[in-house]
Amino acid sequence: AREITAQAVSGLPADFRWGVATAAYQIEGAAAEDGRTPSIWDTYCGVPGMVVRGENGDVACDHYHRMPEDVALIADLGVDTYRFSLAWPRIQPGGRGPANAKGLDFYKRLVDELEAKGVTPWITLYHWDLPQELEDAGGWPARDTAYRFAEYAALAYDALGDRVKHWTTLNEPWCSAMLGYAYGNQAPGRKNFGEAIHAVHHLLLGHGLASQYMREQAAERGNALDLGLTLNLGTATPETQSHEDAEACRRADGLGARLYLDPVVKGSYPADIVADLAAQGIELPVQDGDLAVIATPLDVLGVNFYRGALFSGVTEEGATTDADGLPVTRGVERDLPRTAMDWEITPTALTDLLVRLEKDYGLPTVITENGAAFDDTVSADGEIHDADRTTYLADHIAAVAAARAQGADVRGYFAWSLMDNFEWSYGYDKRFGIVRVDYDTQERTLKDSAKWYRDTIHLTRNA
Ligand code: GBH
Repeated sequence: AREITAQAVSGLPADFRWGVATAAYQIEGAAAEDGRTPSIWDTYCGVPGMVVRGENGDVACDHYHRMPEDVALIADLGVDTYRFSLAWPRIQPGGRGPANAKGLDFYKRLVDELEAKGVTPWITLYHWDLPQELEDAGGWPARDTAYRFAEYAALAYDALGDRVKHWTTLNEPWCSAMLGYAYGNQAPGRKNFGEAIHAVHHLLLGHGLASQYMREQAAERGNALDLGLTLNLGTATPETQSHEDAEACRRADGLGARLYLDPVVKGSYPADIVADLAAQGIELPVQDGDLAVIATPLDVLGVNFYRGALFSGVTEEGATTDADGLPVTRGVERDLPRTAMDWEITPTALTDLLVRLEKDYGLPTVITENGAAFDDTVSADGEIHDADRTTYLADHIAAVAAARAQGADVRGYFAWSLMDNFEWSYGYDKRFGIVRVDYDTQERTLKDSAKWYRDTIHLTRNA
């Protein structure tokens, strides 16, 4: 493990930011306490067949009641930063009206604990838990939701902005829009591509409105602000040199990455994707002034990286169009090692991605999530020898170092996740934690990967 450490961190500077990440609904539990109202995830979990074994976040890791111990655990790992999300339905139950003091109080106490232990808080405002009432009023496909989000962001920033410097507006808007409204395999489970495209624009508008507010307020109050947006990004590699495969990659990258990055960084939607959508009779619902709001300057781009993928523009049968007459964009499986999610393990794609982001967008980046689920076993001695996860982390951290060596301005890395938690539609049996959670006793146990991570951080600090 020592060797793997030295190799992984070689070239990372002493001020490189090291963290662990979580999200509210995945860990907090206490779903009906202190005024919290249901989010789209509470509702979705109640629909039979949507989540493995019908599991939900009612209890999860019971973090809401165990927060001080969990912060002690975080501090013990030696990380300097903790990335967590605020639950909108705790802070503003129902998605409208004044702040709920009890909801805010939990996060104030969390920030107190982190400060007391010398750990920097990094807040994500929205990690998928839209108040159900706002979904009932149309959800993200409705423009009003963007304004509601900005109002919620203002309540949160007013309460915590004087103490917290790092703010991420949205976690993975692609997932909120596409998985939530087009594919339906995440909450709220709707299946309409046109609506999902409307959701994209309103998520980005909400991001921009919230960003404007935080920028103005930070300037007025003299607060330091590190403002970001986190996207799930990968790479799209053509299977062959054919025109069809190049086109498939253009579309995959366009809908997965450029549709978000271009408006946010450059103030315009990618023309090729706008044209593809128009050919399907779909239009982004842009109004005058929206793009200027969406392009409010950012300090950092958060990158959640899980894998790079290979694409083909033809079906296995050789067709170039699908049942709807649309050009084929097909992910091609490769003979590579995989995680328990069945995701291919592709660390060098992370280097390629970071170098490309530097070249095309030029923003400083932080890896706000990277990690893997594996089928952990607890040994007779009670230890979890998750060498596969350690290797995964080491290879990806080394990929970050390689990107830096090629000029990419990557400033930090957060392991996903601090601890095993509610893995959305997969329920509790996909374990992404570097800390194990026993869901019967709520006992937390450091896996070998957590100990390795602690050693690794220590080594860069003292390099
Ligand atoms: C993150 O989403 C979430 O932010 C986090 O809450 C979650 O627990 C974590 O990942 C682990 O799932 O083409 O087969 O590679 C990541 C969501 C995962 C969406 C990869 C796109 C592509 C599937 N992304 N997925 S595949």
